[in-house]
Formats: sequence, C-alpha cells, structure tokens
Amino acid sequence: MANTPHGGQLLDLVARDAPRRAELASEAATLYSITLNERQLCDIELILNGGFSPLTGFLNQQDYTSVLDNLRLANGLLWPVPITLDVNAAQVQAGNIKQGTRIALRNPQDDNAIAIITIQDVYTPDKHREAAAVFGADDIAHPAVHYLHTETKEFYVGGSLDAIDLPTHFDYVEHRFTPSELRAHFKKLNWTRVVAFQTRNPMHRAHRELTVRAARLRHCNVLIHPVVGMTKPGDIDHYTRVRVYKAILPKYPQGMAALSLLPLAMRMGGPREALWHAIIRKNFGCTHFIVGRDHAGPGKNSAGQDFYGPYDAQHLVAKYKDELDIEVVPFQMVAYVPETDEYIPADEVPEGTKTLNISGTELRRRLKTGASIPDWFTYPEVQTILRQSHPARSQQGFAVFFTGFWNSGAAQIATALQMSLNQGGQRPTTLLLGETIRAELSSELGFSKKDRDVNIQRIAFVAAEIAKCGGAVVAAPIAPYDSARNEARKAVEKAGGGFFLVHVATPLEDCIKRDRSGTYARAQKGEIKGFTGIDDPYEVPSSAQLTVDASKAPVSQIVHEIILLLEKEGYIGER
Ligand code: PPS
Repeated sequence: MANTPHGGQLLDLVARDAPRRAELASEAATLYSITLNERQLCDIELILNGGFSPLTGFLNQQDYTSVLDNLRLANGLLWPVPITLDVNAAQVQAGNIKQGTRIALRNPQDDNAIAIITIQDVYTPDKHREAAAVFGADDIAHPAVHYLHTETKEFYVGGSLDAIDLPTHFDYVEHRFTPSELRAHFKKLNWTRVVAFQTRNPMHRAHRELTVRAARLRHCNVLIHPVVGMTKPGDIDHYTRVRVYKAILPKYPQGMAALSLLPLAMRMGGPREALWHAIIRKNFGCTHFIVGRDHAGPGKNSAGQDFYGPYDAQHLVAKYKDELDIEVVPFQMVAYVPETDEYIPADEVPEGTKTLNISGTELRRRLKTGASIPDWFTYPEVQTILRQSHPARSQQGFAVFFTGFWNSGAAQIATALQMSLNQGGQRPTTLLLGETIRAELSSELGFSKKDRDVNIQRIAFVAAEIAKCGGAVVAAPIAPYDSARNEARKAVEKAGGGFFLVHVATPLEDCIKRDRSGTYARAQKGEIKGFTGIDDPYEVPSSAQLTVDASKAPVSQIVHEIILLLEKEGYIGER
C-alpha cells in the first residue's frame, strides 16, 4: 500500500477537473492571461498533479503568514515553504486582479493555458521577513533569497486553481510520473515499502551503496527521485544527470530500484526544504525518505559560513516525525575503504582507516581537464556519460577572435590559421572574415558605433553556436570597441567555448603603406567617412591573450604563436 497523502487525500486537480476540461479551456481563451515563469511553472505542475497536496492553489495571505511563522497552513497542516504567485503592478491593473477575478495561467514554453486561478486576495509580501523566516537569513548569498530580491515581483496573488492540462514535457517522458501514476506503478510492481532518494547531482557508486543500505535496513524498494525542475545554479544539467540515473538503475539487483523525475523548483532551503521534500515524497506514495547530511544546503553565506549546520535538516524532520507519517531515514555519506575495496557509512569507519573520496569540486576539475576518474568512484558507464557532456578541452569548441586596424594583416593571419587548424584535423574550422560577414550577415549595416556593435554581436552569436557544437572559429573583423569584444567573449564562453582575443597591432602607418586598393587614401581625402584610425576611434584591447605585429613578424610565425597558445591551453594536440 502506498503511503497516505499529506492531509489524507491526494488532490490530483487534473483528474478532478477532467470532466470540465473543454469548458475551462474555452473560458481561458476569454480571460486575462499571466504567462508563468520557469519557477512558477514547476510549482503549478506539482499543485495540479497533487505533488503539493493539500495545496489546491497559490497561498493566500493567511496561509502565507502562517507558513512563515509556524511552518503550517492556516488550517494547522504542516507546510514549510510558501508557494506563491508573484505579479507586478502592471499585471494587477491590466488583469483587474482582485478578489473573485479569474485569470488564465499559461505555459511560457507553448503559450497553452494550463489552469485558471480564482483570486482570493492580492497582498504585498515583506520579502525581508520571508527570507529570514523561511531561509534563516536575509542574505543575498542564498540563491532563494537572491531570487526573492531580484526576480520575485512586488505582489503575491492567492487563489485556488481549476486545472486544464499539465505542462507537456518532451524529454524523458517515460520517466515522468504524477503522484497517481507513481502510486499505480508501485501497485503494479507490488511495492509496499518504498524509500525515496532525493538528488540534484549525478549518482556514483557511493549513492548506489547508500540507497541499497537504506533499503536493506528498512526492507524497502528504492525510488530514485531526482529533481529535474530547478536546482542550484551551476549544477550539472538534468539531461546529463538523467542519463546517469538510467545507467545506474541496472546496478541495483532484481529490479530493486525505479526512477521517477520530479519537476520541482528547489529553494535550497536546508531544514525547511527537507521537510517539504518529505511531504512531497509522501504524496508520491513513498513510505520512507532519505535525508542526508546538509540536505538541500545552499553553501556558504556572505560571511563565508555555512547557512545551515550539517544535521539541521535531520533534526527538523525528526522534530515533526509523528506528524510527517513518512519514515525519515537519516543517512551520512558512505566512504570508500581501499584496503577492503568497499563502501561503508562514514561514521562506521574504524579510526585510523584510510578512506578515499572525490569531492564534487574535484570531480568537476577532472572533467574539465580530462584527468582520470577512478573506477572505485564511479561506474564506467557513468564516466562515459559525464565525459560526453563535459568533453576535455581538446574536444571543446573555441574562437580565435582577431582585432586590429583594417589591412593590419589580420585577414591573412586568420586565413593561414584556418589552414593550419585544418591540417591538424581535430575540429571543423570556420573562417569569418570581416568582408564575408559584411556581405552575408551584415549587409544592411554601416559603420556607426551602434552598427559596428551589432556586427560584432552577430559574429559572436555565430561563433558561440559553432563553439557549442565543438567547432573552431577564426574571426577577423576590425572590432574597434572593447565593450563589443568583451561581450563576444562572454557569449562564446557562456556557450562553453574558449575565447582567444588576438590583437593585430600593426601600426596604422604600415596598414596604410600596405594598402594597394587606395581605401585609406580615399578615407584620408574624406571620401569614406568614419574610417577606423582615420576619423573613427580604435580602442586598444585591454584583455588580449596575444598581441602581434604583422609589420615585424611573418604570418607563419604569428600563426605558430597562436598554435602554441592553443596547445598550452589544451585546445589542440593530445596530452
Ligand atoms: S567592424 O568595425 O568590425 O564592424 O568592421 P568590419 O566588419 O571588419 O568591416 C571592415 C570592412 O568595411 C570596410 N569599411 C570600413 N571599415 C572601417 N570604417 C569604415 N568607415 C568603413 N567603411 C567601409 C573596410 O574597408 C573593410 O572592408 P573589407 O571588404 O573587409 O576589406
């Protein structure tokens, strides 16, 4: 038997409102709409499917205040995290948002109306008080407090929901279960005791060990129940993680474990979040829930100290043990003992015994550099998946971005560099000469600062897309402005590529001397206006990786300098 939902009844609003679906969809088309943001979308999915039972909508002021002060809804039921719908003044006015108004709530991904809210109240939250009460500190270093002060709009709207549809997912659909579906799944598998494991990280041998131990001690099956909604900024993306979880599943014997993805927007709220997680797992039918060390911990505060103590979460869930009605399984991490080649709980390791561990930071470092990851730490299948999404530098894309006066020699160097990179054959290499871009992408642009910035922005966009796919880009515009070059760097680096700015600092006199086309002569006579170096500025780069001068060194030498730089940074060659 699956566990009883929180509050006694699973409030699957989609099932409840299914008979009125067509009617509600037609009504939504006539109503003022609010397009939800990513976090609101996660929240509403779990309200609509019953994952947040007993909630049937977003919190009104009375419930909100009660959750902040008492960790309970106004009716007394335990509920630790405020689930609120934030709107701004313009929306309140445009939608005539007041008690009794009905508003359509839309999915930002496809614009479909997924629910209608009947407004109970509109209120102004005290965000400082909310931060202190829910997250323990009004400190912007906490990701949820940061969100509250930078993203959350000024009003909250309370009200109950009529469900139209759940948001449609297009990834890993077969592993997504609503609470009703998961309960049916447990029934089909004849699972009566299920221990849920919450995670926002890839799983390795230690996690498999830890969950099997929990299952053994409590005579349970294991539900791997990872968060795939919003996790801590900087976490490994959920696509990679789900591939890892799928690879881990066969490591459990005799179908002992199942995988279900949870579209939760985490708040990283430590103790309160642990309580919330336990309630959600109860709604999904689980009978047991693993709460580890520093559960849902946000890291360090602005004073450099941990926001929560390592066992705060375990203590809070223990405090509400009787009311929770889901057995919380406290667990410390397991440690690897090389001498016996086994994992044992960290607190059971005999004194003086050597243990090994690889921290998340160390793992990320090894993934970045391509350093080896030992088999005792993770399974070969997991390594392959992690390596695919974190290729070593020698497989990552990059851009060599030249800047310099027109006719500085940058075009010749860029062309030669492409040939040299093609010779190595490690990646496809794209050459973006100023003239090609001006003809193919920017033909309508002139040479004002604004137009030049747009031109560089377009080059950066193309370079970032290519770098994202592991290709190399050699770009050679004049790019006279530092800000545009810095933006280009940001775009490529954000796409996961390396960015190398090479300043071709050939003196203007040499650029003019080498000009056989008469372009500079025309600019000097005023026939071309706003020509870089003549009557338009060139800002010398403040952050070039390499500065070269084509009047002093031959192209072949300059290309070699660039090749040496790329090798040093690990982008070409094999180590
Ligand atoms: S920028 O500043 O990076 O957007 O410039 P870029 O795209 O590299 O364009 C350089 C080409 O445009 C011709 N041209 C000018 N350059 C600078 N200033 C002015 N006012 C100007 N007007 C035209 C310049 O000769 C380069 O031509 P190509 O065909 O690339 O040699």
